[in-house]
Amino acid sequence: MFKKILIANRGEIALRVIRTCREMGIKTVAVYSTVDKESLHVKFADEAVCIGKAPSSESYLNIPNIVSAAEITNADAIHPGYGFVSENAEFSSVCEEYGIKFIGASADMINRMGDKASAKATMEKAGVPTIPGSKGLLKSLEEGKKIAKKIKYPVIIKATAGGGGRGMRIINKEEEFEKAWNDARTESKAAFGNDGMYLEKYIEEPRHIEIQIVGDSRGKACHLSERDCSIQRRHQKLVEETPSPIVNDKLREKMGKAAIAGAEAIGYEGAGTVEFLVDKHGDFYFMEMNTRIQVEHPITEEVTDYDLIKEQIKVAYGIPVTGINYYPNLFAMECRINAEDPANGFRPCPGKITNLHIPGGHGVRVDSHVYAGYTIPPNYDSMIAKLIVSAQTREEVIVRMKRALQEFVIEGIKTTIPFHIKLMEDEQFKSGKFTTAFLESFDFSKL
Ligand code: MV4
Repeated sequence: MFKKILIANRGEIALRVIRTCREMGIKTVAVYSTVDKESLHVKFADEAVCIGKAPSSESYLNIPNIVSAAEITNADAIHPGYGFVSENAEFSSVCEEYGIKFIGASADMINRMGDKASAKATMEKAGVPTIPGSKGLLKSLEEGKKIAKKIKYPVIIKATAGGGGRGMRIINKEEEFEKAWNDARTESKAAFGNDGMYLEKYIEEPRHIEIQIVGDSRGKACHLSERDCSIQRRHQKLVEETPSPIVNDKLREKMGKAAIAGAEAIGYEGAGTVEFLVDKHGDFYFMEMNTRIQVEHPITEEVTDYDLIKEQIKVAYGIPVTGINYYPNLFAMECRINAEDPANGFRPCPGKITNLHIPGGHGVRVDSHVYAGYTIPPNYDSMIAKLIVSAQTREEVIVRMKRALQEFVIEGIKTTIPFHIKLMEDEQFKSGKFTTAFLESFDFSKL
């Protein structure tokens, strides 16, 4: 097994990886920016190396500095967590060049799935259902209008280099096409240096459902059921749950099989997520594939009793996956606790945590790097904790989540806790009947 892993990340995910390494008897190296000197990941790791100044571009995204830290500490592998260099093809290939195992996707896989139009074509070829639209990239405005007329409005145009909601435009009628086309291309060119666009039928008010998969170096993949991520605000997930209230055994079987077919078709190695849109008829369509561990992975861990970080490390070392597909009979939910003011447009609220009490009790897990007296720097993501709850039924999960949220004390800064409490009391949320549009009409005042 690997002897020493460097964790190219910070915050809760750095701690999460260190914890599994410790249980596996693997030594750890933390890297940190100057503002993160007092962070828990630095204290928890066996060794720590400063890799630069506070801005991510100078530290957590600085490839030469991270690779140098691995070289001087003799780390044999690097775990990138999520965000930062986790889906950076250049970083993945530089690691390979230096003989350091990147615990993530190969550069080729990152490039293939990072280009959304070609990822879609690859999945379609593997027999995964995709949304009707253009065959690959649109060659012209006229071609776009022609396809839209054929498949009927509304349609959506998406940047092939985009993802997570950036560089897309919904078009309701032909008169809107030209402006949307020009705006989306200008935006994509500026954001990604690539203005390639593809077109799809627009699926109104879908659910966002993703399948967790793990593939090994022999080309075998298995799935660990789904996560429902429909509770989002401006493409930021706030709550995730498993199983999805709208997924029955038959749909789970079909989506699981499709995700495995897609993963095996590309010889996917490691943990990955296949994202789907599910429409009101229960038909599902491939949307994107994420080639990293995701923020919401713990809910899958809670219902399957599977350590996904351990699985990533094992397959990266060349150990085969078990090959079992899981159909859990437990329920789990995650609330993302962000240092943001939900009553004020979720404006970030960095600062010092003056008092902290972490909830506990049966079925409660908190993945967090914060402590009383910790100062949240303004330079990074505002997520400060993940509250993960599990129970026998969805109803019990919601009751337990509300209880744990009420126990949670974070003083000195504003957090998303009041929003989550209100959500746990919301009748529509409790009914399980909602779509990705749910939060657009949610009343965030009086929190
Ligand atoms: C769509 C869609 C409807 N129809 N594609 C948003 C993020 C990016 N990955 C793709 N997204 C969407 N693609 C078609 N053909 C609706 C969305 C979408 C969405 C998807 C998942 C969760 C929240 C969302 C919020 C707005 C739009």
